[in-house]
Amino acid sequence: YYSTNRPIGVFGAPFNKGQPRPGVKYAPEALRNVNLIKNLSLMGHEVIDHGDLKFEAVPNDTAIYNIQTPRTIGKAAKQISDKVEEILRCGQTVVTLGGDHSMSVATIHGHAKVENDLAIIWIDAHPDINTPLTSASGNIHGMPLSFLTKELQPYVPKLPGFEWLKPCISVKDIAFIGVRDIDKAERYIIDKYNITTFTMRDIDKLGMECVLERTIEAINPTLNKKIHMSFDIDSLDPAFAPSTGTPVPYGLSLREGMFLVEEIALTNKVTGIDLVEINPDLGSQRDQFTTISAAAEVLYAFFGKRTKTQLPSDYVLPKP
Ligand code: 6HN
Ligand code: MN
Ligand code: MN
Ligand code: MN
Repeated sequence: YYSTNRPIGVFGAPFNKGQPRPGVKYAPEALRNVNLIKNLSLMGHEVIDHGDLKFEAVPNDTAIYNIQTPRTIGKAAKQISDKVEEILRCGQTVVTLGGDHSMSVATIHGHAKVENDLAIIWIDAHPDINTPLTSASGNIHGMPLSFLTKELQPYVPKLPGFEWLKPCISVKDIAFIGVRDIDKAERYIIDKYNITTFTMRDIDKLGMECVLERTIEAINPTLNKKIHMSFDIDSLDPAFAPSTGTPVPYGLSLREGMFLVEEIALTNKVTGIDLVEINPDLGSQRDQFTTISAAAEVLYAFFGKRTKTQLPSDYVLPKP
């Protein structure tokens, strides 16, 4: 489990303009309502709650390349990037509660400003590496990695609102885990740059432990880099996370997801975490509860809930 002595800095990024379903902005509130912050502290960590950011719409934000509100998204992303940078500079491990996955353009950007050599573990049904020119949906939550990777810049037009963004990672630093819905251009990009990818089939075949070993071998073999873990709740099977905007069948079981993050935590290299795409507006009340509980349990698993029992130093085993 996570056992560095870094405190955990949590903040909410109730951002929803990277895709068309507004309810994803209620996820930070929903996670707070199940006592996420308190439960993390109960696991023995120092947790600092930095609250939720507020975002504003930029007026006259005209569409470009089928992207509806580029300036509004770019401005929010700048706020998120600055917040991540600020929390990391306090020496805390940053946990960003999304929000849709477009926010990871910002969290990784802010993280990379502080840790200039960063490995990215992207746990998701989707690889989110479309460019504005290849995306069929125009939804930025399917594009963040194309904005961030240096190699793809010849193919990525600069969007209004994103002037501040500097590509800061390499395709060699990314590993996809759990993918099972890959668009044409994404397939091309993954093959062309040989991006480390473990599909559901690879997980079935190799087992999760081996998948993570190979992930580290590929993107961080000497563990000299810090790790950014971006967890899209749609990596989980819709049975465990039905309330999400783009569910894809045949995904990770909840226990597979928990085991995966438990193993990642053991590297002691993770300094940034995203938890995204939880949409408390979608599905039945039961679906919503299932999804929020699953999201919270994944985070608790990372921070040691099932592996670490809090024992007072003066504990005595009672005798009869
Ligand atoms: N996510 N590949 C599809 C698109 O619209 O580009 C789906 C993206 C899903 C994004 O789940 O974060
Ligand atoms: Mn995603
Ligand atoms: Mn996804
Ligand atoms: Mn399986």
